[in-house]
Amino acid sequence: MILKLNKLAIELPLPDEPDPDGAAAVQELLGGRFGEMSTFMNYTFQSFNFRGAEDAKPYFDLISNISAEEYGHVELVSTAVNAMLTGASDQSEVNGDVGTPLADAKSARLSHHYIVSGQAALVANSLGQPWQGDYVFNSGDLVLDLLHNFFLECGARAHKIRVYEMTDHPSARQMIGYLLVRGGVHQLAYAKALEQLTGVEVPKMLDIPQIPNDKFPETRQWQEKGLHRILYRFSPDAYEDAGQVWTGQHPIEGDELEFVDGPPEGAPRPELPAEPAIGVPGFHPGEIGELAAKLMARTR
Ligand code: MN3
Repeated sequence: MILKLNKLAIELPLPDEPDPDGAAAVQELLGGRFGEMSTFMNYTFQSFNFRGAEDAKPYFDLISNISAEEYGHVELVSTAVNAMLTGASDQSEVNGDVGTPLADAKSARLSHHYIVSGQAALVANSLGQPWQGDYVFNSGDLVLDLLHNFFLECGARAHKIRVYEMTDHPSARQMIGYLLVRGGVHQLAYAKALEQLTGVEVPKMLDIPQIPNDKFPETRQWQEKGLHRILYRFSPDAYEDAGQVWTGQHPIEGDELEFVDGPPEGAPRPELPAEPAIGVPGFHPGEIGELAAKLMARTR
């Protein structure tokens, strides 16, 4: 089972300016082959399907903890997409007859953002193609699955870097800076697990791609807080043996790796405003709020 916290991994800015085409590019980091839906679902199903977990507990615990963190990454990228689409339709056309508040959406990279969703994240890649279950690789062979996970994190890192190079929207940059650091932890965690199991010094392959995190200014605040050397335990009473894998020194930064009890502190989720031009969350502004207020007055 999973416990859901109404928090975002980090604080995300909600800027005045939308960036719909940037949001389309960011979709790759959500629903692409190497996006957060893929890391989340790969590690989740690998944990569900893990046979002989008792005897391989540190590795079962490692995959389980990381799978839970990935849920929050899916949430963070989705929120960045939503932030980038906030204000992307023409609010000046809300009152009076229905006009063409979505005229600009005709030439947007992803018209599904406006037609299918309410200016919101899609479970799809940057071309609008849906995320697919066959992005999950789970052979059942632990070494092969860990090797795949290492590869998946390397591909994810490459895509984050390229999307970073496409948009300087503050919501995207803040999200990518954080996820480069956290993805680096997961990349190293799988590399260390492979090293323990096979003797091959996989951590020596890092960084892939070969551009260090500190070349991205938005990673520095998280590196300074030590987030590149912390693995989180996402359970109050289980998965404690992941710390047997996550031990020793960081191969690049040199400092001591740390297994922290509990999830990151998190931050409030930004208040995403209504988008009246497309009837989100309703066509009559305030109406749902009034109904909800009546309900809450009744039950309190
Ligand atoms: Mn991730």
